[in-house]
Amino acid sequence: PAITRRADYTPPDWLVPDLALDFDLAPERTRVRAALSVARNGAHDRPLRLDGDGLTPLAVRVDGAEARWRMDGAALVIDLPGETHVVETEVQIVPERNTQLMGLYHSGGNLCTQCEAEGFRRITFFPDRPDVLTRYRVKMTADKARYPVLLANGDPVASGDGEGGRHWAEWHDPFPKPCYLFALVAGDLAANRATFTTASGRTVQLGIWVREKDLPKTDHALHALKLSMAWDERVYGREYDLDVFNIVAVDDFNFGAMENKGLNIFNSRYILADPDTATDYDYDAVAAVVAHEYFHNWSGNRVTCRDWFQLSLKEGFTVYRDQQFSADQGSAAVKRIEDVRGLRAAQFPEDGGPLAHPVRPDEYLEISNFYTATIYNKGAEVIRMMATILGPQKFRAATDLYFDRFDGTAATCEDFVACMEEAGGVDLTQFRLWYSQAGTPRVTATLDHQAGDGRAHLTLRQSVPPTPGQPDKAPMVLPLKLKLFGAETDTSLIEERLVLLEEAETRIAFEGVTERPVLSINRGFSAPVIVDTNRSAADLAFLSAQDDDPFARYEAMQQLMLDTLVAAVTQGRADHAPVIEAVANTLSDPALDPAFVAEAVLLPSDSFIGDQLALVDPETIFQKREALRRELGRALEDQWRSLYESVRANRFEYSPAGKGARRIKSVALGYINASGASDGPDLAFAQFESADNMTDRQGALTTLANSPSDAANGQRVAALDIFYHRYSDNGLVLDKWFQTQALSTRADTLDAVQDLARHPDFTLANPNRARALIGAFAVNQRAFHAPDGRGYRFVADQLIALDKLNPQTAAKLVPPLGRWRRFEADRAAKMRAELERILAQPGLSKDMTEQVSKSLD
Ligand code: BAL
Ligand code: ZN
Repeated sequence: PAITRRADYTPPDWLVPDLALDFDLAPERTRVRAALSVARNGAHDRPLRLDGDGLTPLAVRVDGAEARWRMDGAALVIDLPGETHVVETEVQIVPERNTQLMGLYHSGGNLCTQCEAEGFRRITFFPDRPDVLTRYRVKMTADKARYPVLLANGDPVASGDGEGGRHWAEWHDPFPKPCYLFALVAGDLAANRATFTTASGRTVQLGIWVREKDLPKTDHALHALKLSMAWDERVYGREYDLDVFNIVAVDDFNFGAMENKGLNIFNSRYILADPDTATDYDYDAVAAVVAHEYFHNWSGNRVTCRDWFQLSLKEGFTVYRDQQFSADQGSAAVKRIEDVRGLRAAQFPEDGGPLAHPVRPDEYLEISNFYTATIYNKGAEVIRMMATILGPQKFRAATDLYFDRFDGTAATCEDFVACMEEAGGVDLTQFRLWYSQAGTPRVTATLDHQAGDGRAHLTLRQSVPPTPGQPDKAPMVLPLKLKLFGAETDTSLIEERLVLLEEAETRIAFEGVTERPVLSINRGFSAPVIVDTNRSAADLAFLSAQDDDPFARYEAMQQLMLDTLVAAVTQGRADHAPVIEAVANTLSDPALDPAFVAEAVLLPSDSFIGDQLALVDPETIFQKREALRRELGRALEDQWRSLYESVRANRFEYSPAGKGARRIKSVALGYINASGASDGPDLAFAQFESADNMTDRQGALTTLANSPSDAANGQRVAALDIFYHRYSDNGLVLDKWFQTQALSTRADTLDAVQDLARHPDFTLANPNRARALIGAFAVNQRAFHAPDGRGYRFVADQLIALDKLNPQTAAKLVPPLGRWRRFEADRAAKMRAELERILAQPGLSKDMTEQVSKSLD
């Protein structure tokens, strides 16, 4: 298969200013007629080339007459004599057989579309590239009883009844858009409606469309949408531009959601929420994804991408915007901690593994494989660093300039950075390396203090590790916020400053350092880097209690825990006392937000501990981490119990305070159980049964599902059974049931998961379900890496089966197997053998071929 390279970009030969689409819709046979007004772009004599995927032309006309055409592979090629023509095509597709969920497909009785990145070519012949911007007019005809609601992009312009129980609707989108933003929905849906009045006084009709029975679960999403619209006006000066904004929720969806112009289509897990079925995490995710897709209306739709190498232009920026939005809704500190934890869990391993790629990649085989944590989350960090360097006013001036200059066009990452430079008055030449160099930079910070003369010196060294295709790296621009505290007086010695580390090595002198300084560095996680320091356990404990930057405070605790656990794993033993004392101090600090406390006292994950080690030994990591958890549970049992009691009887309220209380409740319950206290399982089961919300119920279920003790077997089995029967008609909650068991730290998890793969409710056809069981199991470090290799074989078998249905979703689950270099020889060989077995499958998709072969290199 052909590799697409960024360096090969050329502008489109033909533009398509207008497109009329006419759909005769039915799941077993949909006819698509397209009329493209095409215009030659520049002086050339090349033919019109229309992308297709699995399409056969039934008719091709040019300016009303039958035309000569040819196929070149899957593409339709037509020689055109003039400068402008109208090209009509007709094809037939079968939505109900579309298991890839790309193009037009059937989900839960409804018809819907997903076109990003290259799904439109599965619907009709078209130049399927983001720099061809087109005004769409869409007519849909369908059975009225089965599909009473017909939606498309833009505004509705006409509708009526047809023959044989069919009806039709026509929609018009006045904003030229790339075809990846096309959408239609035909379904039996009901709407939760509201209006939003924009800053300039226009009224927008909002609708969230779901199955009638799900309507009560849409208020949170609708509220989040209104908050997002107001927030984007206030913070970025961006107003909505159509008269309607619709969101449709569907159960079968590859992405979380999709930002189609005026008609967002969502995975139902990011729309539906009520206290009985959604956790606080789900509520937050719903609001964040609603905001993300809404914000794309400007960062993605009004200004789109020139080519798919620029994907982070819209995704990195939009993730940054949704992170800011979420931070503004509750605790900004906790939000930052969550985002950094997510980055470390998903992006750092990607950057350090065989699939590492720059934020702006240079080439791809299958673009679907590049919807990655690097493009999204590291991309957001890159935007955040520019915002830090510019400061809020200049950053806003720069985004205004960007939106004004590129409105209605397809832009590049370079265009964005140039606006930052122009409005910010800064030179970002070297900073641009963040777009081209892959790999997580590593900073070593060494602080020396000469007590006699009141001087301290901080030596900062940076290096960027080699990544595939990039053996040598140049020093990058790292914005590091830092501060010095006095260890004796608990005061700040040197106020926070922003250091731009641009050299491989730099030395910073501080004057007036009259007592031993303690370094607080990368405050707020100002740069997405790994920092190694020479700070002692005592210094980290000090910062975990005293630092006035909440992120740095959390980070100091994490580092203290990590140092302790790494010592336990590599040296066989470690002193737990500093961690226990630091956690005790955090628990007893009345000034701290409970949500922050809950984050701060959680031990780093097995995977993150593994990431610190040259070779990962999953079982030892698990045992050492459990030992520290048990000791924390025992040593601080009174504190956990009194914390637990203080929030035990709270009634559900979705508020920052309510969420914080529930978070601390589940964390305390976990530690009480980790201590081995004999009443632990009963406490968990009581919480499970009496919960008035899913956060508490799932928190208790997780504690029981992880419990290794035979004494807890009764409660564990009963809770799983009750949970299943209570929610057996709710797919999203059943996903939690599968996922909780797949993530269990119990020794018998692999057997349980193999049984679950044969459960009547398990299916690979639904991406959420596949991810809940297979995806979750593959990141369960202990169970997946069982020494006999059965975990690897199981996942490989599932991926081979999933690839036949849905290659895009299958390929996203390859990375855990691709981490073989990080494990000892026997495991590594078994992981490689499974990758080789996958690669040898006849008919393996392009998606899987790319991920698996890169993983073997
Ligand atoms: N554009 C794909 C889904 C999202 O990032 O919003
Ligand atoms: Zn996005």
